Amino acid sequence: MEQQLDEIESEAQRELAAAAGDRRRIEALGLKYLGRKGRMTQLLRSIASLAPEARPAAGLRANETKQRLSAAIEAALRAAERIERSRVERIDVTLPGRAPLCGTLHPITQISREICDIFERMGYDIVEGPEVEKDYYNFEALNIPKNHPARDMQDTFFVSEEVVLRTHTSPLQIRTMERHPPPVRVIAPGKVFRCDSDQTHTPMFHQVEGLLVDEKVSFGDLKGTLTAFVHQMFDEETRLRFRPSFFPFTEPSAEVDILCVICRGTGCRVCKQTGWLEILGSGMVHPAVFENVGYDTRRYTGFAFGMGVERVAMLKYGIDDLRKFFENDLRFLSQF
Ligand code: 2NM
Repeated sequence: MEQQLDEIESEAQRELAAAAGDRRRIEALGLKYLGRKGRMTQLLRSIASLAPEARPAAGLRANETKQRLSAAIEAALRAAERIERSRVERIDVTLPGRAPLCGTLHPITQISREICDIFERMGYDIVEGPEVEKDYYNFEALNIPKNHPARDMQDTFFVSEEVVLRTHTSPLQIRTMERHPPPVRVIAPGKVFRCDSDQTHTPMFHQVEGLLVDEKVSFGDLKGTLTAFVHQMFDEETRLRFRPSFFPFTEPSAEVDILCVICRGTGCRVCKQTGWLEILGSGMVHPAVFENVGYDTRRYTGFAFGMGVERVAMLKYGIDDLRKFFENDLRFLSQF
């Protein structure tokens, strides 16, 4: 009996060891040894046929063995389950990660910065200031007196009698000249507001304006500076033309056209068959503006210019509808 028990136990342990990690095989071993027709079960039953005085000791031994086997099978089952679970739930550290969605700068911000960068490399300083301005800085100081027809040209949002949403960023240049004597080289980017809304106008858009004041500044300096700018913003091949124009704050004034970036001058829908695209306004600062900021007009001259960022972006990227910049459709925006 004792020998039989030892045999069963060591055989069971050997088989259990061989089945390690395999839940179904271990379950089968549980049945083989401890099931209703299992070897241990049969052996326990056979104790009844022993001599009465031998039964208690044999029963004790057999129950101890059964307990040990049962515990070993339980432990093997739990271990197998752990292995199985870890196989199913394992984290594959070699899988490619999910890339986080990364934002980009709005194309208008990108172009505005690109314009500013070009002038910063030429030695200009960036100036920024309030979007709500005094009438004086937006109009009066720029040689646009009350009742001047130019005030109709720029349909203005009035906050009060004396306060407006700036219609251009020139007020920043007046503020700069008030505080600093020449030489002055500044570039003024920012939002501007005009009461105007259709296919080609939005009530808010972005401008970059520039101003340079020093002794002996000429119209030639203006032409050279703006030519260098256009060649960096577009390419060295881009041709320009300076066309006479009018602004109250500059005299003489000129608008700058570039050869159409779409058709290269042969005429198309974008340039309305003219072969040219207007990209900025410019001129020599009017002496009346210098008088307003206390600059000596016999000693100093200067040039100024201004451009719409949306317009530059449309020309550079060949976009035909201004409103695309304001719809915030990521399919459009994420192309830049
Ligand atoms: C433009 C065109 C021409 C301009 C003038 C000034 C100032 F303050 F110096 F008088 N700032 N910006 C200017 C001149 C702006 O934008 C189309």
